[in-house]
Amino acid sequence: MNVRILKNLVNGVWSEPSAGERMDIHNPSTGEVIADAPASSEEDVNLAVTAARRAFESGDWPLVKPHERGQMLLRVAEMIRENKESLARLETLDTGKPLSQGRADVEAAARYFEFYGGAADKIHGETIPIEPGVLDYTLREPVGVTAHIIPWNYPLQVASRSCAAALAAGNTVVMKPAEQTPLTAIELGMIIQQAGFVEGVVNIVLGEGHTAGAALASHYDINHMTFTGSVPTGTKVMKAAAENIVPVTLELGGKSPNIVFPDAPMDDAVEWVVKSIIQNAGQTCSAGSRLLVHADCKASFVEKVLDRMNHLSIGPGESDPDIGPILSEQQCRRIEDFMKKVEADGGKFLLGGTRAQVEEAPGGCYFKPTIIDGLNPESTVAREEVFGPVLSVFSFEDDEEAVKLANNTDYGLVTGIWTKDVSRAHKIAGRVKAGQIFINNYGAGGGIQMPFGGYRKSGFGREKGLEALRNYTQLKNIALKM
Ligand code: TXE
Repeated sequence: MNVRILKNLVNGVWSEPSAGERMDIHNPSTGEVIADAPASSEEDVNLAVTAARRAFESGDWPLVKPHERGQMLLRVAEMIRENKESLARLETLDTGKPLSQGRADVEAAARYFEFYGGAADKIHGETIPIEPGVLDYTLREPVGVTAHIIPWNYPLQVASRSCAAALAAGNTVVMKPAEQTPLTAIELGMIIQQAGFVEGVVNIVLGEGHTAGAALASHYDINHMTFTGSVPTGTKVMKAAAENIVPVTLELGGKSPNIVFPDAPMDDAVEWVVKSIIQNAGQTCSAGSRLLVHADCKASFVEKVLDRMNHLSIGPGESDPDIGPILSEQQCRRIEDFMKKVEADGGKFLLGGTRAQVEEAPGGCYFKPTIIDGLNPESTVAREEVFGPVLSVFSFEDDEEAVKLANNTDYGLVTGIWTKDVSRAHKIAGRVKAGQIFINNYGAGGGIQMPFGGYRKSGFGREKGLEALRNYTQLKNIALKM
């Protein structure tokens, strides 16, 4: 296996980390080392922020005509599509995700650059009536240097989602990809360079969370911090940013339910209940990790879900199975620790619950698709994010109980509601504490146009859609006495 040697992108130059420290990057499917990446220090983060600051203050990016900024983002989208297959294979190599999911991620990345490229010249303020002789208007200005800490589960998608929005609004970027999955961020950096961006507009610093990540989050000269990851790390990032009065957008995962009524479109419901928990081996912030099913249809519905989950293929991402590997030994142990609590939490396994052995890839960590029934709704496994292909089943008797169960976690990211009774669906949608509700579908095909973000511990601020541009702009009010 060819080991790639990666570098940081700072001020338009591919650079070695200043302290010379490096780290191994593994293929989760096999455990093999696939790359050697900088383990950057605070000094490297300082250099990147300085470069982004210079590019911003010089006007190299914010003063480019908005439609020309948009055209450059559209060029990035085009180049992502031109390299679709190689990017998808790289994403699969780095994350272990099934190849078809890698391809979907690349298309989503292109869509983000396309969507925000189109929006770049439509970010405008308004006029406000005050009194005759006074002209009052607002300007929506870029915030400045934006920092982006990216997770390992959707590296290219999440990097594209926030960076494209920030760039469209005229900001400059410093990105720190997750230490486990830097490959496609580096490719994105190369595409951005080839598309002709001026040096310093986009900077990429590879490194670990507690060093490079912490240095970026606590940097006094950033103007916005976008973070996607865990609640404990999100808390640290928010505290660090607070020291410098830097606004944050946090996307912190969830424990999202699918609520199924007896009059649901059953085939679709079964398909999406399964898809939403096995996608990326359950390592998805919006995974449908809880099934809340009406008592009248519980037995038959769970049987269908079980039948589907019992016939899924598990294997290396490259072979495009239904379920790929878990990112790392550490993440796999985390899932196992949850599984050890299941019995004490009142649950029993209807399926799975242990690692899967994959003969052709003994070096990877794989987890069997798992269904748990009977958990005490107040227990840890019922309420915490497991981040594996693990579905917990609960039943309810009426709408009241369904809503109570749906809201019975600290998270609030996504909810799926499955019923043909539209009034009931809308009533429940109004009462569920979650940032995105899907009725008779789950995800609406990825919908990059839809605002996405959480209630409660799932975070705050919204990514995706035009709404995300609020993160990356600030409003200036100007009043003129004529
Ligand atoms: O996350 P971390 P981990 C959840 C999921 C998973 C758990 C642990 O439940 O099992 O988190 O994963 C950077 N200052 N999600 O430990 O630590 C880190 O380098 C600044 C949900 O990998 O949150 C990486 O780039 N940055 C999730 C990013 O934070 C720091 C996606 C995420 O890592 C830092 C991933 C620090 N002190 C995990 N420490 C989702 N919402 O989709 C780490 N980082």
